[in-house]
Amino acid sequence: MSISRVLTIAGSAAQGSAGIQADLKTFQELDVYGMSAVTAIVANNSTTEQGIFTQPLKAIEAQIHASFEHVEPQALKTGMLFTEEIIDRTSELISYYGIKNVVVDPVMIGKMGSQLLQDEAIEALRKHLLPTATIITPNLEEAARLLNVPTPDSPSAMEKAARELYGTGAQYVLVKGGSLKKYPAIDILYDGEEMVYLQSERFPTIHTSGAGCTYSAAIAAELAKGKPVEEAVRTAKAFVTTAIKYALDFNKGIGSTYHAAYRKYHS
Ligand code: PXL
Repeated sequence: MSISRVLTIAGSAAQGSAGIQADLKTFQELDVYGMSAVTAIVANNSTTEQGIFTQPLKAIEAQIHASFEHVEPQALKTGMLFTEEIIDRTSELISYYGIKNVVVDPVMIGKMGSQLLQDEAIEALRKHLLPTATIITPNLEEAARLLNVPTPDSPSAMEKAARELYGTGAQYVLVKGGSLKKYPAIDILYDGEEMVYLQSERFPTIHTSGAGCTYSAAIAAELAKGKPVEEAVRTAKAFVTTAIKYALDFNKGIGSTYHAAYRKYHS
């Protein structure tokens, strides 16, 4: 038998909630075959000084080639890419393989405060990676930094950001309003013509580490299955909302979204 196949090109989050760990858990829950190319190892902890270990470019390329040559994904997502050279090489390989479904999560800062993209790499992200994307999934801060504008603080400001980000060349823009605390969890999906509002209840939890990774991974999983973009985003929104509703608390600060929650509790 055969199932749909997805590749994540992202960082390893040693604590398990975000990055490729979140992606692979999400892929498994949505019944797609998950593969990974690790760009960096993020191991922030209080014992060692340096918590980000970027992988050599050759190692990253080799993993991407292995995924395409041995299996061939039908969708891929990018998460933490960290440097300009990783962004540029990833963009080139996406074009080289001509893969149709590309989800770009323009990860910049982790929930625990880690810097996951170097400041000088933003331009390469905007110019080289975003134009390869089927869909980009910025949160409000990422949207602001990509556009060099103040952080959107209302749904109408989110619409404006979505319109401007569409100009970067992505086919769809999903602006995520999770941090707009006065509102329900509103995300706006824009395809150059229509603004589609996706709204869910806001759950009062701090344990949302991995939410963005999980959301974009779920979109990639559904696209790999051949689902249209809007339907993929709706399923992914339900998946991440349930993962936040039943989030995991380890009694050590910010806990994790719960990747099995959709399977166990969503009806
Ligand atoms: O949540 C964003 C994120 C993405 N990728 C990696 C991370 C984090 C947050 O910690 O560690 C590797």
